[in-house]
Amino acid sequence: MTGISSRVRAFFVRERALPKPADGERLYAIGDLHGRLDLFRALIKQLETDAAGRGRIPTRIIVLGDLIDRGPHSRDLLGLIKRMQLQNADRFVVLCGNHEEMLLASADGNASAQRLWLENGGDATLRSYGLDPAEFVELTPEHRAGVLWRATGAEMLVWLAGLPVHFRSGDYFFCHAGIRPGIPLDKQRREDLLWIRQDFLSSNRLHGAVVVHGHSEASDVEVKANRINVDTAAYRTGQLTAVGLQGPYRWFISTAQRYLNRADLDAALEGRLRKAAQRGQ
Ligand SMILES: [Mn+2]
Repeated sequence: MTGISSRVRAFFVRERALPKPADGERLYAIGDLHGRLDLFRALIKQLETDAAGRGRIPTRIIVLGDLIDRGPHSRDLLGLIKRMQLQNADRFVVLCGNHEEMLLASADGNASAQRLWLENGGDATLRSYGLDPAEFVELTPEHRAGVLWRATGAEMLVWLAGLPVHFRSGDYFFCHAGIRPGIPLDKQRREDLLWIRQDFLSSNRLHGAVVVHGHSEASDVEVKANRINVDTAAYRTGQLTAVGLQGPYRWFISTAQRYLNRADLDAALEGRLRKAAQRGQ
């Protein structure tokens, strides 16, 4: 008996120390989509099922950016996500990724951005709009910009340009790539939030919130004390991943595989212990 109650007491002490999103909400953060409309649709269905099984509580979905490029359905995916966001702006948050940034700079006539974009999967986005990348390359930077404005439409570009680059809920901070360690979360530069890699990935500092991000492909979700990476390279692996967050709990949902990692097992065990204790008292 004393064994159980000391474990339960230890659980409550530990639970207070665990990071939590804002009280009274459940969040799902979805990793880099890169033109995979099929996987996005499948994952959204899985999230709906998951949410229904976890009880009624306001639920927010956060898309962590990089909607376009590489995969085949950038145009349709952009259209769908824009509609979903406009229909439910408070519950469906779309963050800008560096690929959206490259498209915006390309549509602005920036020649080096256009080159970088085409070298990084922008050709797939052009094809999704019925454009020929080989012909596009031959145009002047100004002419390319005009083609992009006509293809995507001003409304889409204005929507993309207005996307936020970070979101905060309780002890969690969401952004596309990561943050610059050592700089307060509210002072981060747009460029770092969209592009940063090694300086962030290799940092063991605690940043004042757990940073939930994508941008840097990993063979599996990465869960560290200071960050969670859900970019499982969906465009080529077929595995699109979301992290679910509610109270002190976190779990992963994927189009290819359901994760059950050590933290999930601990949380499940603690949940059972707590219920047993409540029944016993
Ligand atoms: Mn990226």
